[in-house]
Amino acid sequence: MTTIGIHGLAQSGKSTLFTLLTQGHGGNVQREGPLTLTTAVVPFPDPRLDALHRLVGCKNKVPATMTLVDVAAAPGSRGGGLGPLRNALARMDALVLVVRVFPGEHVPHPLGEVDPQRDLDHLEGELMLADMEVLENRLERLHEERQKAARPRELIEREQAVVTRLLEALRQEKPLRTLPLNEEEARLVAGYGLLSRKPLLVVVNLGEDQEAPALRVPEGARRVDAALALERELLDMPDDEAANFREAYGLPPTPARQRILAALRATLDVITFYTYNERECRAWLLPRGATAIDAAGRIHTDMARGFIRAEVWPIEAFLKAQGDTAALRRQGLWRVEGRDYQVQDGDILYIRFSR
Ligand SMILES: Nc1nc2c(ncn2[C@@H]2O[C@H](COP(=O)(O)OP(=O)(O)O)[C@@H](O)[C@H]2O)c(=O)[nH]1
Ligand SMILES: [Mg+2]
Repeated sequence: MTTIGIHGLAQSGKSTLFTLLTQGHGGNVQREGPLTLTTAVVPFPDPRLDALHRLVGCKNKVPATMTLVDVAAAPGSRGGGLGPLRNALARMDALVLVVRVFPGEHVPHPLGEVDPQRDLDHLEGELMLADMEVLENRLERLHEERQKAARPRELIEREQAVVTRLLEALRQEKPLRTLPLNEEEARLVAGYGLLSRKPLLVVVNLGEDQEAPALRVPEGARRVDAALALERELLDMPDDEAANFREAYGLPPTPARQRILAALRATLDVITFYTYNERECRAWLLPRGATAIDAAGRIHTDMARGFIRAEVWPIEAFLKAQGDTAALRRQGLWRVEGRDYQVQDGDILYIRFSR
């Protein structure tokens, strides 16, 4: 459901990152014109789900997942802009930009010298330019619609107003993710696939022994620094050996895989809710601010259609009380909520619905 595109210049470490996040399980390769898309489903590590599974003893444990796509363009296929790459990136819910810091005579850099700031500015600039093109086309189309009175004039005007505002921001070199939109505006532009509006994580790919450089990261983006190639080598090592290796090489104690997945989760601005029965303990992602009816729909459309109420209790308290729901009731932590209840991170939900 949540799709994340890995983007970056050639030889920056995209495939290395993909391998690290998929733990070398590989992916499904598809060609799309000059693009090669490698796709895999990656579970989010979730200690709370692990604990719930141990406590309740359900048969299966189903973590929340994301779909990861390594988006590689054949050299020379982009013709100065993003070309066909734009449409592929437009389908993603969030983007990861891989930026190369590692040196290397053996690995040529497509722009010559290694210069992460230049690459970062270049990549973000391309996203913004692609958005500008989309918005300018849209503005023209709206103008025609207005002349032909294809739709109610008021609707067209409202869309024109948002598009103009977005264009104005881009002209001031502001990526669209920094621009707050109200619900209606967000809905109007949702179908445009605007690239600089997508949540962004920058992964700075360091070489061995390299310090993290000072970088101006695009506004509204998160950043993780990692020596991807080195971290990938550690994947196949037993834990204690890897820990020694980390210390010897001065790597951060938390593996990059874990740090990057945590940053991705934060970038997506999602919350996790849980369900369980004898058959399975399961974690689900929802956009922050989503309601009980959204959660029900996430599980099953029938559940949203026949929604009656949600029983809700927080997973931390549930784990602490060793699964004693009576104790939670006494503490007022087990609640009955209606369809508009805003689901909180860590809620366990039991949805009552009529079939
Ligand atoms: N020395 C070094 N080489 C790296 C590092 N990360 C990637 N590489 C190498 O750089 C080349 C390009 O990496 P790859 O992940 O295939 O880049 P992609 O073109 O963006 O997918 C490969 O030969 C990698 O082994 C790194 O941190 N240090
Ligand atoms: Mg690659």
